[in-house]
Amino acid sequence: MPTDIKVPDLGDFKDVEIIDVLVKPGDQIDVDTPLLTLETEKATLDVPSSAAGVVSSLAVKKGDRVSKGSLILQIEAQGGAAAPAAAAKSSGAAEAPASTPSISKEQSDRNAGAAKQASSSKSAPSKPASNGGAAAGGGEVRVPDLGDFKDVEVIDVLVKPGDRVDVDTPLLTLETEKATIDVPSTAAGVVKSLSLKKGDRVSKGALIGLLEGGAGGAAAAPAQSQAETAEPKAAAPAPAKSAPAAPAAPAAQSAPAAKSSAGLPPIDEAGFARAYASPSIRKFARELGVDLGRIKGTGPKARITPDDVKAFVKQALASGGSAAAGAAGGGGALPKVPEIDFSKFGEIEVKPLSRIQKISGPHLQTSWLNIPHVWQMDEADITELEDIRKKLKSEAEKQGIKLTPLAFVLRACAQALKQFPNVNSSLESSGKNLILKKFINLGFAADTPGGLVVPVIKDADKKDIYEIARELAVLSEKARLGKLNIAEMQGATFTVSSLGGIGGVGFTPIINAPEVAILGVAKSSIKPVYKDGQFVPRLILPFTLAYDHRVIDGAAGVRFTTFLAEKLADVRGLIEAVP
Ligand code: CAO
Repeated sequence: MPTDIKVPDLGDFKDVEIIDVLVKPGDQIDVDTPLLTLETEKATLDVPSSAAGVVSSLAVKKGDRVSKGSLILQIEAQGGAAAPAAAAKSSGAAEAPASTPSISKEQSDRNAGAAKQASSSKSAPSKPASNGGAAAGGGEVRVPDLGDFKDVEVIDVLVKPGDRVDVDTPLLTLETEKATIDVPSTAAGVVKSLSLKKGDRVSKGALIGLLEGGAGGAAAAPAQSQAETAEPKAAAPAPAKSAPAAPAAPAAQSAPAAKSSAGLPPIDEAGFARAYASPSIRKFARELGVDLGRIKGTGPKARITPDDVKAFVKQALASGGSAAAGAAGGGGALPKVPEIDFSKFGEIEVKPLSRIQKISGPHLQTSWLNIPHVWQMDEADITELEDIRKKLKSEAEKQGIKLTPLAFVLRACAQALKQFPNVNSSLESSGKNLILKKFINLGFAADTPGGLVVPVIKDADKKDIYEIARELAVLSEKARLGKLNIAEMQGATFTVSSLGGIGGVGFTPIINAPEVAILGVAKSSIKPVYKDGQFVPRLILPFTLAYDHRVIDGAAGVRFTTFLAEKLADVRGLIEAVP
C-alpha cells in the first residue's frame, strides 16, 4: 500500500514554484531526506520527507507550483508499510509531517528586507530580541534568539583571539537538523577571548566571546540594526546577476576562519553565506568541505545544484586543488582545454616535461589563478650605473666576482623593500592579515637546462654589491649544474626575474606565491632622453613590477617602481658599504 507524501504547511506561502525535485522513483529515502526545493519570492525551501521508504511514483515535476497538501510522491515501504515520522494517518497520507521545510539563509546585505519578511516562515529562526546578541557595554557577544532552535551544535568557530571582526563578520556556524546557521557579530572589535568551541551546544544568550576595541575605538560598537544583523537569514532568491562572486582564493597556509578538505580550498564564510543554495546543498557542501562561494550555480537564477557541487569536487581532485582554489571569482571548475589529436594534421613527437617543469608548472598556475596581478612598467636611467660597473668590473673579476647589472638591481630591490615593507610580505590565507617579514631574502629566476629554478640570496639588505654579485654568480652556476640544495631555494621574500642578458623590451612576470610581488627586468638599451633642451643618449633599463592587488594598491606599486628607478639612477648609493 503506497503512502502519500504531501507538501506540509508552508506558513504564508501558497502556490510556490518547485525549482528542484531531489529524488526519483526507486530512491530509498528516510525521514527528513530533502524531496523538493521550493522557491518563494522570499526564500528557498527544502521540503523533507515525513516518512521512510522507496519512492514508487512522483506526482510533481520541476516548474510545477504547489501549496500545502499538494501530493509530492508516493513511497512503498521495503517489506512493509512506509514508516511515517508523524503519527500514522487513517487516510494513509502523511499530511502533517514531523519535518518542516528548512530555509536557507543568505548574507544579510543581499536582501535584508525580504529576508526579514521570510523569517516569519515556520522554520526560520526568529529575530533576536532587540538587545539579543549585541555586544553591549563590556563587549560581550552572545548567541541571538534562534527561534525554535535550542541546544544547537557549534560546527565551526570562525574566529580566534586576536582577529579583528566587523559587524556581520560570521563568528560561529551552528547546525540544526534543518539548517546551517552562521551567527554574525553584532559589534566590531578585536576578539579578546572565546567562550565556545567546536562541538559545544548553544541556545539563545550563550556567551560567544568578548570583543575589545572597535572600529571607532569604542568597545564593541553595536550594529546599526541588531535585530537584522544578528538574525540568521532566510533565503532571498538571487537574481542571476548577483550570482556569488567569490573572493580570490588564498595561498595554502593556516586558515583561522576557514576549513578545507584535502585538495579543496578553505571555506570563506562570507562567500559561503552569500551563495545561492538550498539548505540541503549547504549541508552537503559543509560535509564535503566545499566553499559554495566559489561555485557558479547552473540552476535557475544561478542557484547551486548538487551536480555543481559534485563537479567542483571532481575538478578539485583532478587538479590537486589548485584549479578549484584558483577558480575563485570565475566560480566552479575551470573549463578544460580541448584535447586534440594533432597527429591528424601531421607528424608529432611527445616529449615529457622536465622534472623541474613538472614541479614549477602547477606552482606557476596556482600563482596565476590565485593572485590578482597588476603589472607596473617603469624604466631607470642606468647610464652612470653602467659606467661605474664597467670601471669596477675588471677589479672585481680579479677577486673572482662577475659584476653584472643584475647585482645592482638586486641591491636596489633590497633598499626598496626596506622602504616599502608591504611589498616584502605575504597575505595570510584568511585574507585578513599581512605577514610582514623583517628579513629580505631575494630570489632570482635562473634559466637552467632542466628548467626554471629560483635560488635565494638571504639577507640581501645586509650585503654589499660585491657580496651580492658573488652569491649571484655562485648560485647561478650551481643552478645551471643542478646542484642547488633545497635550503638555497627556500625563504625568498621577493623575486627578481632578469631576461636582460638575453633580450626583449619588457615582459609581465608571474608572482612567485605566496610572495606578493616580482620584478621583471628586460634588456637595457640606449634611448634618446630630452634633457636641458636637447635629446641626449642615455642607457635605459626597462622593468616591470608585478604585484598582488589584494596587498598593494596602484599608488603604492608605482611609488615602489619610482623609488627603484631613483636608486638605480644613483649608483653611488648602490656601491657604498652596507650601513
Ligand atoms: N640589460 C643589458 N644587458 C644585461 C642585462 C640587462 N638588463 N642584464 C645582464 N646583462 C648582460 C650582462 O652584463 C652580461 O654581459 P657582460 O658579460 O658583458 O657583462 C650578460 O648580459 C649575461 O649576464 P648573465 O646572464 O651571465 O648574468 P646575470 O647576472 O645578468 O644573470 C641569471 C644571471 C642566472 C639571472 C641569468 O643567467 C638567467 O638565467 N636569466 C634568465 C632568467 C629567466 O629565465 N627569467 C625568466 C623566468 S620566467 O619569469
